[in-house]
Amino acid sequence: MDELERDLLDLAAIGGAGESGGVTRVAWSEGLLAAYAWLARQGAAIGVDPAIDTAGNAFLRWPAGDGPALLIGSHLDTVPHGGRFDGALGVLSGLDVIRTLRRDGFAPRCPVWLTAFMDEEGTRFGTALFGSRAFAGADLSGLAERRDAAGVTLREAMQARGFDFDAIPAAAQLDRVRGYLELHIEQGPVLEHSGDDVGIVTSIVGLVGLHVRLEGQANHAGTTPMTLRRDALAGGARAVLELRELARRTAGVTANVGVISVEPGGKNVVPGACELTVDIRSADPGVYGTLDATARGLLERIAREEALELTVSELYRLEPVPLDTTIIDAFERAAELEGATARRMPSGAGHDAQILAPHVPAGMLFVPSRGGISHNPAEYTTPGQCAIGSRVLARAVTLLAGA
Ligand code: HGY
Ligand code: MN
Ligand code: MN
Repeated sequence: MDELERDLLDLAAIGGAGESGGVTRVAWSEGLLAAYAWLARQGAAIGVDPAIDTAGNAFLRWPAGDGPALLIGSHLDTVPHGGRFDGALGVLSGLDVIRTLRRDGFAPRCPVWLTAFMDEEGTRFGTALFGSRAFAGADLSGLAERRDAAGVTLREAMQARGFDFDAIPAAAQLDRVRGYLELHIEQGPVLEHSGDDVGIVTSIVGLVGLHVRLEGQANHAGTTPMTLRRDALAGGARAVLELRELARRTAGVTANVGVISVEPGGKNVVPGACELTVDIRSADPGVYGTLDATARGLLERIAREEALELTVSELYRLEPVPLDTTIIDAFERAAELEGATARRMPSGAGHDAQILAPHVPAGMLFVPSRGGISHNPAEYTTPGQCAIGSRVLARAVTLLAGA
């Protein structure tokens, strides 16, 4: 077993490997912080100092050369019952690259940093890409009172781990970085079908996340005539299906309702309120620009037709971004030098790279996902495929940070 494969297995055992066989490490959880501690130990073992910034981003910093650092990164948080590769592979292949290059005596002309950004997934608070946004200097002050399912605010969750919400701005360090590289599993079927070893990402999809509340009236399930009900779940169900139709009609658009809840939740009670999340995406800047208004218009019409009160709040909004052509070329050259076949492709998943890309040259490398499955315990990339990705990443680092 190679070191990267061993690291992937060791890490997957930390923080909530559950009965499903999946991994659950949400933002600010004990499990995620335990994963950080594990990463710090790996860093110390190869002589690279660990650190965690005020936004909960974990770093290993190789203090070589001078000037701004070349940053390699991804995330160690997960979706609920996620796989062991999403995010983790990017961080661990970065670790593998630093370990290998140091062992080989490579002397970078600039510092090389590795990061695990806090809360890429937004699982717990709907605060996706939190750590990279803080690193890029975004104003996150409006997120303090976001609550998780247990009613804990983000401020409280940070405090419980020894972090101060008001200190987040000190994590803005993008001026210390010259470029960003992220290896990630594809999370789709393209590479498996094409048979290519790696994908070189040309652009990242734009996302809009909404939280929706529909309020009707809780009432008796047997005595309230069907025509007189204000059934909030019926409105929610229509929203699910009409969003699906909207996405099916518009090329390149995806729409997903991934969380739904009903109040009061009685078998013989007409649902009085329904809350749901909407995630809607397009890589096309023109189409992306219309998504929010289209989704809200659709929800308003359904609420009107079902006699429901509607409240919509924005969870996240991330523009589609092109990735840096110099890094795309470097990845292509690196793949060639490593004897790996490569294809250029867009990313339909959101990534920390899209937060950094408007500010510094950023690039992403994909490796295949078995069956195109991700956000699922069945997520899998073979050790050989991971190793090729890691080698191409290492080679790209030598091209971009070499003398
Ligand atoms: O939701 C996403 O696209 C990513 O996996 N965070
Ligand atoms: Mn993910
Ligand atoms: Mn990811």
